Amino acid sequence: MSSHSVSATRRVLHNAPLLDAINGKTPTRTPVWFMRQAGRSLPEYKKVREGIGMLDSCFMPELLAEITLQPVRRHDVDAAILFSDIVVPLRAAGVAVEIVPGRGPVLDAPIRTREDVSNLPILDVDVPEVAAGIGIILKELNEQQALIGFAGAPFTLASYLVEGGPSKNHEKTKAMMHGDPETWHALMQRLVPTIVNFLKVQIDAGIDAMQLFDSWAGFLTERDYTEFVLPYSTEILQEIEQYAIPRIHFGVGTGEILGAMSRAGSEVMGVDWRVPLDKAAERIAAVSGPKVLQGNLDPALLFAGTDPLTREVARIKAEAATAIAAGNATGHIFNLGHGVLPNTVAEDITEAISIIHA
Ligand code: 1CP
Repeated sequence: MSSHSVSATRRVLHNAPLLDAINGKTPTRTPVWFMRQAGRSLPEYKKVREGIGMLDSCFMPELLAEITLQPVRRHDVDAAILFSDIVVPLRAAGVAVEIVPGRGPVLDAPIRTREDVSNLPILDVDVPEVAAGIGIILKELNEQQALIGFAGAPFTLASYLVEGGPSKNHEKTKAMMHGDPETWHALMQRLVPTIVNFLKVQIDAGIDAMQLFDSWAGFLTERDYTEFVLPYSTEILQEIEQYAIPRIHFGVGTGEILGAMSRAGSEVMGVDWRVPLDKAAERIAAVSGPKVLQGNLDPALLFAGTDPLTREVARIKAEAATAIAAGNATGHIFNLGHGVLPNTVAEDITEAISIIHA
């Protein structure tokens, strides 16, 4: 693994609501950003991406910076999320992976055997295009706006590698986990340095916080999560601890495993929309003590109109307040329970953000 030093040029943010919420201060307003806030919902995104492949765009500094900033300009969110993808570090390491429009990441050669695992390249170099893009973004953000970097967690990345593409049931992945646990553990162990290195590249370039996306971890039982996944996500978050930037950990449908996931060691736990935040906080606090909550508006509510949206936002804020008052959480970052849905109207996102800020 290559070594990186902490960026000497890290910005010092003043009254940034997202960081204040994480650090136990009272934010000037409820911090909010939306997963998948960049991308398909924005006409200006479709325009700049025209004729350029998704993964290619992630390696073009000016373009990735522009796409990252588009939702910040349009919606007045409190954080930018780096425009990238969970398979970018794999591509940077030399893995033959493409993002097929309307489908997602697809691999030329899925990883199925111990030999495949041994031949999987490890990312041990800088990713200068991503670092340069982050440099451009940071010049454009003001002191209240945080830049969140991210990486896919080893389980979610492994699912794409083993299945060869997006999967509904993750059956090949679970088959390896249970049928050939040695190969499974070897694969997870092999992904750790690539993920850590990709996060360090972003930290070195100056990101203000990071999110580990274990999007599909909710497909696992708590027992399997704990045995086959938790040690590796823990290792990654531990490696990042020395850089003292906030760590957010998120997965979809993880109500049953929130306690187990909280053991991996993030400051913030992302919660999907299926679990009320006060219940989520109880599950987290019972295992790891109180943490900051992030979430958890159902992305479908962006289609429901102003009144239902306003009611749901109020409910979620009240549940977060209940969790904090009960000592089960130390703060709240507003977000969706998963990413912005493909057909969401950009103006409806702006309206939701202003309702959340009100
Ligand atoms: O604003 C943002 O959040 C955009 C940046 C971003 C992020 C955080 C993209 C761009 N991808 C991701 C992470 C990502 N990629 C995750 C974790 C977050 C989540 O759960 O949504 C996952 C699971 C992926 C894998 C992926 N990449 C999918 C899902 C496929 C499946 O299994 O169902 C898809 C469709 C992509 C392509 C992709 N990544 C990003 C965009 C804008 C797109 C669509 C681009 C296109 O179709 O051309």
